[in-house]
Amino acid sequence: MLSADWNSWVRENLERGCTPDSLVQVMLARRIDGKEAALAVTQALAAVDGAPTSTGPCWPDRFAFRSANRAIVGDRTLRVIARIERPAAVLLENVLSPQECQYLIALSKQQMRPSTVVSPDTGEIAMIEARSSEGAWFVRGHDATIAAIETRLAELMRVPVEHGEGLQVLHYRAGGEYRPHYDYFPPEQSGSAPHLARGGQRTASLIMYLNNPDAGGETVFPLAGAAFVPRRGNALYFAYCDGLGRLDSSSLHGGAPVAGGEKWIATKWVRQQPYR
Ligand code: PD2
Ligand code: ZN
Repeated sequence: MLSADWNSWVRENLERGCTPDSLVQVMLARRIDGKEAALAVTQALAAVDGAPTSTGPCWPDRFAFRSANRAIVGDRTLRVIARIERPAAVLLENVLSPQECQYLIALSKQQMRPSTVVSPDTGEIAMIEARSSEGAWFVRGHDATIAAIETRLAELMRVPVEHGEGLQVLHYRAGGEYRPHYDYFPPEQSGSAPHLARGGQRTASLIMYLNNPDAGGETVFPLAGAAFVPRRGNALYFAYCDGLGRLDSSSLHGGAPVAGGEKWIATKWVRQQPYR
């Protein structure tokens, strides 16, 4: 149970206009359990008049997997393996072929760089230990294989190709992880402004698994209590921004430490508007 002090801290800060997301982040940094933090914020929100609505249920308009068991995309049938309601997330099979996975890994090996994150204050790219991986980034339509994959992903995510950021490939060695974070740019952080100016908010992510780690490396949602095991060719799609721009703070997620072998993923993030 969260102490009375923390509960009044949550109430006071919501009344001051702080966003629910930022309060959850502060509590996580103070090592408060994610579920307790989310519960405290949700309960306080219900009691506060005029509080921001960004922790409300958020069904992104383009999320097409609420009840479907499979999706037919181009010439492929993608089976739904698992789904959670909140955040709106679905694990799909057969998004990439084994050959495409191998191709992306081989191409990325030629240009790996240490992975970076966006600094919340300045918006600049920074290296931090929360992301112990290395990555490669490819402009949209980098080559024919990537262009074909991007056409498939646009159909799957129901977002025009032009709204997608370039494909990012990440490699984690044993012990590598990506600590819990949001893929959207928190609007209250000054560092988000330059990113939001270019294509608007991110609305959804697709994490494609390019290999099978021996152990660990799950993609985890600590506030939802969910974990998805990486498996070659599968992809995890989750959405967190609806047509009104409301963000779903339950989409906090991370990459659990790789406990054996290595892990390769490719990520596609999509924006509200065309991204250049
Ligand atoms: O590697 C992952 O599972 C992972 C977890 C959280 C990747 C990302 N986020 C990402 O690419 O944003
Ligand atoms: Zn992420």
